Amino acid sequence: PVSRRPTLSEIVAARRQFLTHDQPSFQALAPARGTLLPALQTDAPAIIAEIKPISPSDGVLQAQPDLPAILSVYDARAAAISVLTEPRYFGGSLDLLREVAGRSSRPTLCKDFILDIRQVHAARAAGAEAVLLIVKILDDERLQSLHAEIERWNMTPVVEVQTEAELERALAVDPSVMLINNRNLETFEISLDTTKRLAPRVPLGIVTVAASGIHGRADIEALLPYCTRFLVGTHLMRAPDLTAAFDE
Ligand code: IGP
Repeated sequence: PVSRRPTLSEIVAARRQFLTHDQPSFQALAPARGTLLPALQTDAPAIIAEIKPISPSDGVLQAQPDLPAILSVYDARAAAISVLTEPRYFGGSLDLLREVAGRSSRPTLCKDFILDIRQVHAARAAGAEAVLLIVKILDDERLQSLHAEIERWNMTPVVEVQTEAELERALAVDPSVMLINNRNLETFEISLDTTKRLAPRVPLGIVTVAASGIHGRADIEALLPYCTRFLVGTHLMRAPDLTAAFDE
């Protein structure tokens, strides 16, 4: 892990380099169960709780997350669990995902900078039910082919956008889940207005998730008129009392 705040292109370049070094061998993969969508299609607001060891903008959150302690709360309170697998800037790993998927009763989302089909296979091999695709780092063709490959394994692609233009590009792949990132990955600046601006532009029928910079009940209440699913990382990873952090 590095301590200086990286740029998005550094993160992506590192990810690409890692891929050429360490190519997971293709193995006979079992399809996913398709449990993310039903978990999110509830009437009550749903939380995707994240396991993120390091934040490039906020530093070390929990270098070695205590999974039994975290999952005893996440399994009870969250609809799904997002797990960082990017090693260099976020301190995550596929082993971390594998362990969470093995221990948790909730569907897991592989949170990474996905550029290559091998990462999709590695996510499935580690037990992912869903895989994030960041529109900003993919061209249309890549976005389309990775989206199709994730669906091919019965996993759910979660398509991340941060601008109107990215939202338009995302709609071309007919996604079932759209994640609106309130954090600009280039500047790390957070604005919950991103959700307020983009959520009304997502067609009905697409499950919309607001992500990043959500630090508790007040933020959720401010966003509830726009969106009823929330991805929360830092607030939970930093909480001295995890159960209380879901309520306050
Ligand atoms: C969580 P926060 O502010 O609650 O820790 O944010 C999540 O949205 C963030 O980790 C994230 C992310 C990403 C990380 C959103 N998109 C893409 C890595 C890659």
